[in-house]
Amino acid sequence: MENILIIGAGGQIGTELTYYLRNKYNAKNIIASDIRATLHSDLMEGGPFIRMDAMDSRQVYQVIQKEKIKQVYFLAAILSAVCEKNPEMAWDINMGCLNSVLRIANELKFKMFVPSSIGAFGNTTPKDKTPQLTIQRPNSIYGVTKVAGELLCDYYHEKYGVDVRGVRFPGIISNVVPPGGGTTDYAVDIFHKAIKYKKYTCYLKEDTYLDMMYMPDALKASVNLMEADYHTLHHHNSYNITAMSFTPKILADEIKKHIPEFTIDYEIDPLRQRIADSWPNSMDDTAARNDWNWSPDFSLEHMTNDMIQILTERFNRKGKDV
Ligand code: AKB
Repeated sequence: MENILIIGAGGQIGTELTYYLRNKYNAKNIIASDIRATLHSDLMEGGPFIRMDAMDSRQVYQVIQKEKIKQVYFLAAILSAVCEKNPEMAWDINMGCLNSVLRIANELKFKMFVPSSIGAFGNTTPKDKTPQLTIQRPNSIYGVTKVAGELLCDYYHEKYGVDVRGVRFPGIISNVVPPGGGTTDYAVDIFHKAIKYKKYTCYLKEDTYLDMMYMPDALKASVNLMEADYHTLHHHNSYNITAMSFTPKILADEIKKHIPEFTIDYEIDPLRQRIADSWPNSMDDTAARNDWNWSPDFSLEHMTNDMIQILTERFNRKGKDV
């Protein structure tokens, strides 16, 4: 069994990906790393954990060499709304770390997973059934780092043969770790508020369509792509993947089927609305379906049902924090 390193294991995707990989493989081969010294206790106790600053390329090199790492899931990144407030930090983290880990991948020869996002598209991209290959002129710094990251991964693959793979994630909905400052975060927050207070104030307009996906599908996609036969991959990086596309109103109506007294109102945040308006309504994920058999398990109805059941049980047990 190869040793696998997760960089950014304390984040929304990193936490659950670490659990998923430790369940799927031998936990002692799955090394979680994060700049934070303390994370979820399960994460730190369920297998090896290394406190590592992804910006410190020497430390990253040493860890990868010492632990004989053969696969890296690179999840150290800042999300769209936070990026916009500090573009310089966005560039340094989203691009600087990626650049140095790709360089190390070329030298020490390991396989990488690098996620991109719907944020890699912009106002001039076709909005519906957004193709795999299309116009990418994003107007947020997050989007700029995502497109540049996609191109950099392509470059390392084509020029040096680094086996770097990735998907364009839509908004990810989960019930373990909250997302940290993205444009799509409302689709997680709404569940918590619906269960606790039976009402939610949304920062996006009621008719804003965005692609979304439930966490189990995001984990499945990441690992299936990493396990796919190299020769079937026509794109390698930046595969469009999606599971559902909805607006805040559609999601609220779905939640009302479970919590009839739930109400939603709107107080628009211009920053996040501007970003959301520039992203696709729904992506075409045919290339992922054809090349590595991608298909999601969770629809809007199925995801909503699962989220409400899990969070309600947790709320009833704990009383406050869901
Ligand atoms: C964000 O909203 O910034 C992320 C993303 C879609 O990349 N969830």
